[in-house]
Amino acid sequence: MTMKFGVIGTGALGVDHMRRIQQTLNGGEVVAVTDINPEAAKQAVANWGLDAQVFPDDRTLLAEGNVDAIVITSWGPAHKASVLAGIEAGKYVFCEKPLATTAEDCLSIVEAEMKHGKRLVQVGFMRRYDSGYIKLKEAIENKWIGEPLMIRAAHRNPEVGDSYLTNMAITDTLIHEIDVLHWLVNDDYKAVQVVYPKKTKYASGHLQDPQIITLKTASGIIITAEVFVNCQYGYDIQCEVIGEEGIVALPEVQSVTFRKDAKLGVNLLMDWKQRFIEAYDVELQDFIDSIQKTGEPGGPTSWDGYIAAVTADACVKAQASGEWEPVTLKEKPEFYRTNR
Ligand code: NAI
Ligand code: ISE
Repeated sequence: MTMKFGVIGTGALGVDHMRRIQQTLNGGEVVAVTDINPEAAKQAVANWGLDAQVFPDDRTLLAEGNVDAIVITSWGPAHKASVLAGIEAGKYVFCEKPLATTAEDCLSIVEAEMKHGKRLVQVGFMRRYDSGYIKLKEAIENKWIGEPLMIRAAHRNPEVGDSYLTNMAITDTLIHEIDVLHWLVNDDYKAVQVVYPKKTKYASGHLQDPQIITLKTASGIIITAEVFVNCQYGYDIQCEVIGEEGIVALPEVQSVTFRKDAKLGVNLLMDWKQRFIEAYDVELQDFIDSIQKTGEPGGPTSWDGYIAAVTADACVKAQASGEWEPVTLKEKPEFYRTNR
């Protein structure tokens, strides 16, 4: 059966997800869209030649759109209301990161989902579906490098606009590392610290860039993650896990090697959409397939969204204090214990 999707927010990623549901994936179609900018929604429908209705808002889309699932690609502060409306309507929800902008709001989603009695929500932490991270996880779980002791990660963007603020280095950018790195080593964060190196001249006056975030896990692993969002040279994601008996690292993005103009090299990506393009495909295909097979989505849950939000809150606090800040999670409910 084809899953009918409603897309809420037709900006950069909304349009990209519409394209993949319509053209790349099996078993889904976009039948309804909405955006607070109605022209953007109409344009997206026209650009993709979709047979989809444009609705004035998320609630009308849910009530009248005849959808099985919604994809939420609006701005972070708008996510909570759409997720709760989706759960209330009994629809499946694929919500881009962040699930909500505060831990408290994530908990209200967790509570609403548990009250509903069945898992409906998947969060767009697509790196868990990236083949490079999956291979790292296999190597760690097979004890190929012994016990992991340290991780070095970097998240670098060529540049960001003036509206990008210092805390967004955590809530918008590091949030991917926050999710994928504790999943990688199957451990919980206990404390975090943020330090600011010398600032780049390419950052706007109000932005601290780069930043170094240190996360300590319950077993004692120390993760050092660099966020550098005006690095100029490319979109570059790095991850190296240092174990007792060896090191495993994310593979570089595949590209031809060139010899030209007296140079030997490879090109780097500039656009984040290209870096994880396959992972985005696999995560949304898994959302469709898991629901069709088991009646529930199989990927990152609302609880994973909550863990990320608690950790991000601690990192933002650490930005201001310069101290180690604790990460204190509530006990994981039974509802979220099993991987389905
Ligand atoms: P964008 O700014 O290009 O698009 C957001 C769209 O949502 C805009 O068209 C805006 O008018 C619309 N919008 C805002 N509030 C709305 C509301 N209440 N109802 C309906 N529409 C609303 O942003 P972008 O880059 O597409 O990001 C969208 C979401 O996806 C964000 O949450 C972002 O963090 C996330 N994201 C995730 C990525 C990933 O790698 N998983 C990559 C990029 C973005
Ligand atoms: C964006 O919001 C994302 O989520 C991308 O995955 C990330 O790499 C980029 O830095 C963010 O701006």
